[in-house]
Amino acid sequence: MPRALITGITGQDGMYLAEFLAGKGYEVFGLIRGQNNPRARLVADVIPSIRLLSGDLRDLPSLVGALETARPDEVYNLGAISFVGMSWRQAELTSEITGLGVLRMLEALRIHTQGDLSKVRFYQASSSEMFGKVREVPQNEDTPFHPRSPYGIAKAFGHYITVNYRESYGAYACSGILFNHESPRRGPEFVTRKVTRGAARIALGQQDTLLLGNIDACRDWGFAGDYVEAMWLMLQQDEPDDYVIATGETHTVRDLLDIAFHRAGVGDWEPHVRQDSRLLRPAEVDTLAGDSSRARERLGWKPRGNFRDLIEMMVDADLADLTRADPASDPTDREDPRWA
Ligand code: G4F
Repeated sequence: MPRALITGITGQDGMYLAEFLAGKGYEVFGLIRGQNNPRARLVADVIPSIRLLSGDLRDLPSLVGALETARPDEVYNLGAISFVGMSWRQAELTSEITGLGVLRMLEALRIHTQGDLSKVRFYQASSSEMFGKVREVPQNEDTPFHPRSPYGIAKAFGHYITVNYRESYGAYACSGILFNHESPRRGPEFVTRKVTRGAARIALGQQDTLLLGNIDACRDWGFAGDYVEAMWLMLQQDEPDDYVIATGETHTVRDLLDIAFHRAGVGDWEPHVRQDSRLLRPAEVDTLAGDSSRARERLGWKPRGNFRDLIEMMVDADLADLTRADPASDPTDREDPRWA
């Protein structure tokens, strides 16, 4: 039975990946940060076979200990402060976890494997945020980076240190440059879920107005369930490499609003949406579009659904949740302008 260790197990991607690997017969271990982390229960409910380990990307000994217990064949480093908007407010913490955390995990692997880093396969969750102020359209593995946020800069460090350990120590290490990927499990602070949940709440009369930032931003949005399969495929190749994972389709936040409000049965979104300057970012990534030809050719990977299907699925899930007797409590939206 192959064994996998996942950091960031409590996030959207961690849960989809754990389900996917468990379905393939893996023994899956998830690293859980902090004492009494409330999301540990959710993970255990969703993936009953999961083995939970306590550890933190800021703490090297805990990572070495987790590796000793899990004895993984594959490590997926998904743990990060992943919300771009927050990364300006907590730039040091973001650099510490999202950036230096990658180095710590690679060092923990070096200790665990006694220097033979080819023995355990390593996946690093890199991000299209690294392209930032894009130098070309669409972006591929050779497009230069120009990150625009402390998050993007930390991810660029994580990407390069992964490549460096491959080149310096022969690590079997892959960096997956994933474009935005969403699902009903997406946190409510990200724009897709904020819009699908907002549209559902407005349709049900639970809310009247949705406050947003830059609705002209363009993103290449895919389905998270498809993207975790690409992570696994990267680690099944003879040689490690870096791969862009994207749909190649780009939409604006306005397109997202059109589809979500229509699906929720509200119709016109304009009377319900207000732009709030406090939600604009100090430096914006205006547009992203990925070229995933390498992944399509070498991994045989391709996204299954399209943008409309994805957003409609998310609206339907939010409508179903909000009309349940006990809807999931609305986690605090950290972009709510009441947060000064
Ligand atoms: O949903 P977002 O917060 O995602 P963002 O910043 O693109 O980052 C996501 O994708 C990255 C991959 O490229 C990941 F690495 C990262 O961890 C995360 O998953 O914002 C998308 C766009 C931005 O341009 C933002 O300015 O939507 C714009 N936007 C407009 N109004 C808003 C809002 N974003 C949020 N979160 N909230 C708004 O009210």
